[in-house]
Amino acid sequence: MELRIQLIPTGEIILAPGKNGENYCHSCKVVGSDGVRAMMESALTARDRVGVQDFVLLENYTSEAAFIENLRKRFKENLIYTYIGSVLVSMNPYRDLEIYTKNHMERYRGVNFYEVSPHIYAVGDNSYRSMRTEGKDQCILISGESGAGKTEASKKILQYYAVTCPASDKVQTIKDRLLQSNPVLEAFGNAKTLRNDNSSRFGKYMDIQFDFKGAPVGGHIINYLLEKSRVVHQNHGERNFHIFYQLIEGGEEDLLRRLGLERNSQQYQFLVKGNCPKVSSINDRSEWKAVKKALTVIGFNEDEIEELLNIIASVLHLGNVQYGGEDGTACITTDTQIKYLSRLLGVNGALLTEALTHKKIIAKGEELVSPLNLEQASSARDALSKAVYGRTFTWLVNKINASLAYKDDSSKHYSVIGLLDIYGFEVSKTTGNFEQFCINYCNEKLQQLFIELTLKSEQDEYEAEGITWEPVQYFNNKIICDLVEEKFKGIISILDEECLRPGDASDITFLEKLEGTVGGHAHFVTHKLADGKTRKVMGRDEFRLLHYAGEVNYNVMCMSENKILNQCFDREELSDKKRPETAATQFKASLAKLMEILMSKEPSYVRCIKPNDAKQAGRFDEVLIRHQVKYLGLMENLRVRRAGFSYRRHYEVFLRRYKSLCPETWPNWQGKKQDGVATLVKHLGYKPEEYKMGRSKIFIRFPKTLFATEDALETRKHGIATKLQAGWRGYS
Ligand code: AOV
Ligand code: MG
Repeated sequence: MELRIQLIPTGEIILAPGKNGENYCHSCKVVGSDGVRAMMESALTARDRVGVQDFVLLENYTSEAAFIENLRKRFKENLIYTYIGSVLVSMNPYRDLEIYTKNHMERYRGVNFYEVSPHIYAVGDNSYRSMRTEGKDQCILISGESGAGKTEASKKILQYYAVTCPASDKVQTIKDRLLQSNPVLEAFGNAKTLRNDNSSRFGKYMDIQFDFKGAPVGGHIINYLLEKSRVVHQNHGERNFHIFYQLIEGGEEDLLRRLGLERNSQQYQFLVKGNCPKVSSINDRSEWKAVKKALTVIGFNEDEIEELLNIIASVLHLGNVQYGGEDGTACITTDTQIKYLSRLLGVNGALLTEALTHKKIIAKGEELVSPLNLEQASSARDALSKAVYGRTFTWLVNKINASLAYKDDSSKHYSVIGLLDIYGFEVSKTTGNFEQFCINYCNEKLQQLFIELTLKSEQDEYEAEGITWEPVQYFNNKIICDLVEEKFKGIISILDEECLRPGDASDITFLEKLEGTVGGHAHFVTHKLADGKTRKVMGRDEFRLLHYAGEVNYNVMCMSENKILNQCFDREELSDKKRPETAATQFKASLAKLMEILMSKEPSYVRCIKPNDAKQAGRFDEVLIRHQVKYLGLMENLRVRRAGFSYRRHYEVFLRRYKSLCPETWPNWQGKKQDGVATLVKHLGYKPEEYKMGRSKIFIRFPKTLFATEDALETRKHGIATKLQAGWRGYS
């Protein structure tokens, strides 16, 4: 008789009779009674070698060392995915693995989470099936620090839907556009940084819309604060946005001639700051071809592509505008640039020159024009370049959205799976600017959501249901979110006040105000020590935030400079506000809105881990990994999961579904629903450790218990005798 082995989530190994009448070990190919032993041995050896595929199977589940060891074993075997219950932990392999083929996709299609090895496709499939069967909108939240693999994960999910979901000609067009939106947005919104050769410099939330047949019929993208400062400045070893290099390396000769560009990126001031023209992992020339094709698939016509490239070239020409001048007033010394700019942008050269060298103030109804000095003129040039690029990016997203819009007017009903791929947390040795502050604040918010929805709400529910429970302690980063965003008292409020206050507001008054308001906060540090002395390692124009994922210093100058940086999202959304909004407040509002969107959906989580800082395959940097395991709250996640219950159902729903399995509850149970469920599970042979009865719900500890009950229902429905296999699912 064939025996099957099952490693259920508690770590037990169970042998169950199979259907073919003889013992047979699939992995060892041994028949007969020896097969049983061989199979057990091979399963145990395999487990020893590759670790467990769900951390809840770890015997010593409270040990961080055991957790890390399991990650290490699996990483060594290129098993980059491991579950904590339904949360997927993903390690960046930094090498192409043969696990994303069409065959792999088929393997995960419509199959239960626990029946196949962990994979990003399983998360995609699970969300898809929940959306289809329960009719609830889903979202997949991908988090982890810069370079951990978030963007790759989100692309894999999109590819999975593109291949496995039903299609027609119309649907195929949308699928193609959804897929092709990635190379376009990455070309304009991603860049090589020290942490990641393809780092997302904007946050992205993408809704994929499905019709009643489960086919993707539309999409919508919301983008968050593009890091525009990169247009004019890059740190050493970093690059500007990919598109500039793609155009210069890949652009056809006559195109470059029309744009007045040379095939040498180092001719352009905006591309030389990082001293990093080429990246070994990036082929700008072939990317250029891919981007052009993608733009066409999305629906850009020749003219629109040309216009877009005119603007990109203009930014490079703007960067090369040089100033000279005597007596402190700036004048432009590079006429060629102005010539190109006026042609490419279709603006009058004299007006452009004036705009780049003078400022206009309207005072008491009168227009006053005054000349700028050299420094002011350079700032004006940079601000214009950033604004032009930023608006072009927004225009691009709008164009993509128009092309993805669900066009079937006859049925506006669709279900949604949202994919969130933001810029990862950035700990930097150098001082962070305003944009890094926003990036890290965004990551704090996402961590907060994870805590709220997995650690906190889970425990709150047990409490509300009266389930006996050993509370799990965890660090709640709400305290840091509050420090940043609290009304009147938070950093953003104080920044607003200083930015919008007329008169003597300066960087230093901003820092002083911060010290006065949040100086005593446990997560806020400046150069001032409590005893009045100064902390030597910190500048007088910086403050440090102790983020959940690490400490970062921010420069106050870069923060308050953002009086002029705005427009990162729709102003109309905030029209009820009376005074103008700073970029920080706009960002805060857009994040609050994002949290609302995410909270209205059923979430799944992918927690990405970066194995080393060298972007190298096979290198397991334990210190770095342990740090991420800690701040991502994975140990706490595991503890809650391990002690918790994987399924819960309202008594009424449970009884309605399964009452036919017990003569006493079938066809109708007359008493209290809770008593009916108690009778039912007793009849089904549930063991006391497998479930608990709450105030309004039954809590079931292991998925296999519910699977067995589901199988029994299936068997009954089909009127077949109980199958020997019922309830036994491979979990290896
Ligand atoms: P991120 O999105 O998390 O960083 P990416 O998804 O861009 O990180 O991954 C960084 C790089 O790691 C990719 O360009 C790939 O080279 C490699 N990589 C990631 N995941 C995989 C995978 N599953 N298989 C093979 N290689 C992978 V950032 O956007 O910087 O926060 O802001
Ligand atoms: Mg990314």
